[in-house]
Amino acid sequence: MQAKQSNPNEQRSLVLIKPDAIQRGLAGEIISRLERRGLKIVAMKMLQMDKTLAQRHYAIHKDKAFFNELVNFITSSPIIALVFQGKDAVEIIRQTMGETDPAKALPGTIRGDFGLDIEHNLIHGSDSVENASKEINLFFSAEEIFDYHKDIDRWAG
Ligand code: IDP
Ligand code: MG
Repeated sequence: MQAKQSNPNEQRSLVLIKPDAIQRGLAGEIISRLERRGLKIVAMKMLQMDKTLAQRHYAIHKDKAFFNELVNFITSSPIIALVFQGKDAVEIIRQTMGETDPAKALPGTIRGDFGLDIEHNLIHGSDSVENASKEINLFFSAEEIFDYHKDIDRWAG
């Protein structure tokens, strides 16, 4: 269940800091970039995904050739899961991440600056408001998502 959100453009999106980002010490850098875009962290936890959760999260890719590889990779080390909230959060996060393939991602994006290859691309971000809601429910209970105001939001009116 989503808590009340005052702005109609206010969205929530699921972000995963993937195993390669944790292994390379880039978690803080990635979270910081999203925070500095004005998005608010409303939930965060470290966890090791098991195969069942990975298969559910990536169910849309179950017929792809890379599916098993992807499940093995995402379960290979702990990850950090977050929910970010803000105006147009889904699109803003996708833009800040960059293209799936780091070779095609623009410099200045997370994947364009740090990504190694199409599998080891550091970050997951929901691709639509509808999928965001489903993905958030896979990782977080309603009690784990916080509804609070930042003073800067008041200053911005
Ligand atoms: P996205 O993460 O940019 O939304 P998707 O197409 O949804 O990209 O793919 C999900 C994840 O699957 C990618 O982030 C990447 O880790 C992995 N992936 C996508 N395409 C390939 C591939 O061709 N080989 C290996 N892994 C892939
Ligand atoms: Mg995707």
